[in-house]
Amino acid sequence: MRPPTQRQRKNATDAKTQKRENHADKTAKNPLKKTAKRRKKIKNTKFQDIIMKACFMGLGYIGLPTAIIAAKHGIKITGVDINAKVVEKTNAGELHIIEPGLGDLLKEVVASGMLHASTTPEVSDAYFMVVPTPFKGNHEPDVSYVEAATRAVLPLLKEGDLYVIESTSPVGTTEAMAKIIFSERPELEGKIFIAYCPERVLPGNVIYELVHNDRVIGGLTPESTDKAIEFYSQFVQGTLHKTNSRTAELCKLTENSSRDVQIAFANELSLICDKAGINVWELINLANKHPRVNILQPGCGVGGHCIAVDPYFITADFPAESKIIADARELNNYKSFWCAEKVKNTMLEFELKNHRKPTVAMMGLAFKPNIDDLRESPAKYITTKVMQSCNNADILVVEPNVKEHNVFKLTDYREAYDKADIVVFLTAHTPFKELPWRDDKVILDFCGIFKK
Ligand code: SAJ
Repeated sequence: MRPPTQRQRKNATDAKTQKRENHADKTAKNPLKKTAKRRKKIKNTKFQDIIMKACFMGLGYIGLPTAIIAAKHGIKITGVDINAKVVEKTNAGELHIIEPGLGDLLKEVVASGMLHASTTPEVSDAYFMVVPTPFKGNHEPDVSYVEAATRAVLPLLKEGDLYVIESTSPVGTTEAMAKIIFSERPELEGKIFIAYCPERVLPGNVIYELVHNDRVIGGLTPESTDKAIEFYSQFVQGTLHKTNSRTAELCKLTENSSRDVQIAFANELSLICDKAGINVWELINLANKHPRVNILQPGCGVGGHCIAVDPYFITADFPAESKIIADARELNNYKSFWCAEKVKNTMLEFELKNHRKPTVAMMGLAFKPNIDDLRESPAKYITTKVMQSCNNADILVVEPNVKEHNVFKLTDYREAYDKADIVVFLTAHTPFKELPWRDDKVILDFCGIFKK
């Protein structure tokens, strides 16, 4: 992922994120300095046994950065991943994910011996489950990776240890994992600390947010909450809010569902405006002049593996109660389908009018601006749909943040813009905003590049 530039920050739609990112800029020079001080304070005063050895199960987009930051703060880390290549790369000090600034930190903590990776867990004082929780068919949450990671650390657990789930999980997962632990190791009941602590970081700004964001920590008991707080205090400067595990689990799902619902509102407005012949960008801009209105931006759908997934963890368990959450999810999915249909219809109209097939530029494949992450990307879905339905048309696929793709042949964005009869803006990458408006082209601007 690319670091957000000043200009992207200016264009950010979420005022809260904007504020944080600006603050990040100011403190970017040394975001870890304050925590070092704080940790020293903790060591000297409040806590008796600071956790010195921790095992992170999962070295993905969250597990790896958290493990690196913890290692940087003096906690000896074993990073565990089932993927041997990830382990090998990590031990070589090479980052297997894209995150600004993290590569240097990884090199540092590997060189100092504070972090090493392995395919199996090692005896530690604390264990963190940071593995994926996808959904199965029919949008049922799949916690099998959390369970597998839990079973892997089970034999290593000893009295006084801390076990934490960070993976986004349905309500009751922490209790369910505790049940598994105590059914296998009944002698540990009441002797280990179990908590849930969801991550909240935004890709591209992870180092800053891992340290500065507030966190919600829910233990199975108040003692477990305190023990988890003791761990996170070692590197988190944000406030650590105490609660129970079920509230913490639902809190994570609520945060992402809230964003999904708000984006759905913007997407619904875009459908209404399309029919009414009103510019949705102007409309939202004007409505947001009201002091208590803050509408997000419409797009070609909601992507990524968080916002487009987590709401299902609520709707699967509470179908009768989660009407708005379910409708929002459906609407955001529908918006991608609607965009694909709009492109296809525009191509047909062009062909009828000009008696030839159009050249079409599909601008952007990533799931959001200025990143190279194509997972669960609505832009990729739309591009695929359009390509499948228009065999002979010349479709130019553009993604400036990716060098090569194994399915799509990528074209330079300027060349594609120049050649195309129909230009479809799918992802609001910053370089696209430098392109001049062209009256000689049909432009479908789904993500507000020109806001026309
Ligand atoms: N989007 C819009 N309109 C907007 C804002 C976003 O259509 O106004 C779209 C994006 O284009 C993208 C999708 O929503 O397709 C999700 O992007 P995002 O920036 O809203 O969120 P993520 O998935 O990158 O990260 C979210 C964050 N959660 C919240 O903002 C509540 C992050 O803090 C979480 O840590 C992350 O999910 C996660 O891991 O759960």
